[in-house]
Amino acid sequence: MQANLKNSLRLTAGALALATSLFAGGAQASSAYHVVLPLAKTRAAEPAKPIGISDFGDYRAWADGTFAQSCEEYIRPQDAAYHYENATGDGIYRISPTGSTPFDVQCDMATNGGGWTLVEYAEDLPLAAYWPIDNINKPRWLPHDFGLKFTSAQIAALRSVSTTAKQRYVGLCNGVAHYADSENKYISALGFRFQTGLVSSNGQQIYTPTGISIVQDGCQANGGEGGQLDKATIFDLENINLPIVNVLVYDNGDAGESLGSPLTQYPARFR
Ligand SMILES: [Ca+2]
Repeated sequence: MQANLKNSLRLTAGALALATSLFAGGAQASSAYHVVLPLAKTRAAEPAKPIGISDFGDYRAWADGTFAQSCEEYIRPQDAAYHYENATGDGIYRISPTGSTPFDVQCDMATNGGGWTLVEYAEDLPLAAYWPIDNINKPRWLPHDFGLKFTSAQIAALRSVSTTAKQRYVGLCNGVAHYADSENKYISALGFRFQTGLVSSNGQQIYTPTGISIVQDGCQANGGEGGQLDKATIFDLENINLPIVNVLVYDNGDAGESLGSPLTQYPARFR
């Protein structure tokens, strides 16, 4: 009888006012709520509280010590037992895609809905002349593939649990056309090799495979760019075969021509 009375008190606004006057007086209404709250214990057991995210020092993960498959799974978990709460936000999370050995990644949890797992480069492509001796115009891959922070197996595991990947390639230049040339032809358009081995077209205005768009074409001036960002040619790529590991360059045929890319600032992003 007592419990029923209290429940009915809890359920009506008038009863809350009564409880306020009984326990604390009108000037301290909020403390009256705290007194009433323990009545919830008389109700049927509630569902288990969802498992949130904890900060374990070097990385974040689910509070029960398990790992999501990706940053996307942390922010939008499929399993209702887990919830994106507590130690949330951008930073390093530990993931284990498709049951692989867990590894730590940078998560972007804010941009465009968040849930982006970043696949980062180990180093930039320095602004340099890559064929200083044999300086003629012809399509050539750079002498070395770009170094990545993760193994091919780790990236493959992440790819297998992702639906899209995006990357920006910022082509810094000094006299090296990256897309259109100064005569508005496209023989100098870069080719791209993806981490899976997929290779785009090169030397033409329209790319195959699709998913490559040109944001800015500063290198079209074909001289005087000085490797500056505001005079770079910038490509946006969207392809599950990312990240880019090499570019095919045509225009590198004069002494003093150089190219480079701030790769570490533009990781591939999987979601
Ligand atoms: Ca040139």
